[in-house]
Amino acid sequence: MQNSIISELFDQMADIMEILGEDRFRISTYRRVARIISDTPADVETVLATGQLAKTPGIGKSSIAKIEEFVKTGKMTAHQQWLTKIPPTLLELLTIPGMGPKGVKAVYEKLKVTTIAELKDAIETGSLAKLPGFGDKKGAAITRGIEFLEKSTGRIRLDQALEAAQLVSEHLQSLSGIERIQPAGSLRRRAETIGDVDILVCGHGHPGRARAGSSCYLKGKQIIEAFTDAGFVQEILAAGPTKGSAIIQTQTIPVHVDVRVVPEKSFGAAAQYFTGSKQHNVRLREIAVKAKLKLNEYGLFKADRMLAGPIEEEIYQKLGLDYIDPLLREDRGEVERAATHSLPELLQPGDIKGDLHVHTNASDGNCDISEIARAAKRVGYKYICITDHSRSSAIANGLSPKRLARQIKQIRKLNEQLKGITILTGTEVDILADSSLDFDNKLLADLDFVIAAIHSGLAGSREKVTTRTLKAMDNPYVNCIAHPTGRLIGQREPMDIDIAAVIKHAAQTHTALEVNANPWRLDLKDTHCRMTIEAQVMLVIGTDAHSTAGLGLMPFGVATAARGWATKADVLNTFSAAKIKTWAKRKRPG
Ligand code: DGT
Ligand code: CA
Ligand code: CA
Repeated sequence: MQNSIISELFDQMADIMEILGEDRFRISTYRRVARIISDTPADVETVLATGQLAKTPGIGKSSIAKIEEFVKTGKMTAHQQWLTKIPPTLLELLTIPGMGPKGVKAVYEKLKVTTIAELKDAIETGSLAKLPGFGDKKGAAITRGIEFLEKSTGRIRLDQALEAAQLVSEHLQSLSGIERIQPAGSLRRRAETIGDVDILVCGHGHPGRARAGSSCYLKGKQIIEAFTDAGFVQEILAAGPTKGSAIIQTQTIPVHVDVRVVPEKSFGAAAQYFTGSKQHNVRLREIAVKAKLKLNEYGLFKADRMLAGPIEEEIYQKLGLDYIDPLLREDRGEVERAATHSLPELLQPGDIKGDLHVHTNASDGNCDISEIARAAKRVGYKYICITDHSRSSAIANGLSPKRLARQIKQIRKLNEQLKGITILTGTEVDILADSSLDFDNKLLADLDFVIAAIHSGLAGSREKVTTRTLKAMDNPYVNCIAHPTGRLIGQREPMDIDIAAVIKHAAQTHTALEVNANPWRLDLKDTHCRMTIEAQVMLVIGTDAHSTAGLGLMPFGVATAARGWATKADVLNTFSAAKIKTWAKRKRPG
């Protein structure tokens, strides 16, 4: 899959063009190509070969030529040419949250700043503050951005960690003699960011049982070597008889992966131990010690007798606890609840009946309503709600009231034709700077489900962004606030929003809050989900899909909600379409 690399090259060209002040139209064309490529589920090479890519609206002849060149030669001349037009370190400046291409252009042209260190200097000496548009507030935001960047280096997104785990797992799976492969650590817990990827492996049999040297018996050392010898390994950090650590190259970034070989008789104990979290393990060990038992990665022991080891569930059972789902293992009260047999029955991916946050090519998505509806049906959904952007999101080609009215009619007609899936009418309406909404109530009243979101002024004061959100919830037609904090993991900090006030007001106004399933967002985050559920506010898990492939992001959102202890009853889109409509109407007048 070269899609993400090609997509990144186009995005980077657009960045450079923006820094150089090139034609806006051309820039947005490149961004669009980047988006289409990264959203394409099939390998670019395949869709290129079938001619399908050339037929995709938004991809012109010259883009096709660039993609073709990359697929054939692994190079893109145009990209290399653009790179020579700026100091390469400028691209580093772009990774600072709060610094867009326009900001980079300004500091580069006016202050000759090309590196993060020089930018820090410019802030300290006050020269940045003298630039138009870079007052104290902006300077402080950039300083925070730099701190954020320095703090977050090294931790990666969940989707990136999953990709690395899949690469390694598939490679190990292809060896003969591998019995089990189990991702562990923060990845298995589905934490929002991942430090390193931990993978446990067990070969067939173990010393003393299988005949050493027989074809189906792999020694730990051989398994580790098979890992560190793999083509994707960039740098070996450590390689021993049972553990290997390496930096591997995924499509987009290098990832640190630890592989541990574990004997079968300890596999459950090792899975428990290496899944963590550390704090959760500490609590289990306390319980073991109180019961005069010993717990470690090899098993649970009474003196020298093993009480549990091969099976993870038995570790919990023998400690007098109900089994605790990895998603809950953060020492946030789960151990106490397991002891009193009162853990929540967690939300499962199969509980989700539909997606309430989906874009089409009417705004910035890349397929039409019936395509995405049919894809939703294939996923097994009963309904999907079309929530394109509203007109002030101009870059996203937001809908005018007229276009939305037309879309509503179109959906009603489609619903008569399509079998087995209901399309709900909706919008992702902008919450404007003055807290009003981008559509009037008369139009919103025509929709089945309305989500509202802030897309501009995210750096505003706590009071400002909180008030905007609360006022939006006061509107009787707003059913859900999408991505309530607006963060982009590793790229943009959350808004300085009073989340407790938002949740309280959601309860008072019968408004749901979204868990955006996109691994860049995961917003609300786990702990916020927990607060929301405790306040008896409904969650909505939406993928924010811009393509049919985007529908596949749902499990990230489900895991995040479950990490916040969500059950099926806490999530609106586990309901039927009819029940959702009734739920939405309860807030409306009359
Ligand atoms: P990460 O990689 O920072 O996202 O977080 P984890 O949770 O994957 O942490 P990692 O990779 O350092 O270790 C994997 C698991 O191994 C961790 O969740 C719990 C277990 N573990 C590691 N070190 C210790 C330790 O010193 N004590 C205990 N009880 N468990 C540990
Ligand atoms: Ca880890
Ligand atoms: Ca690790």
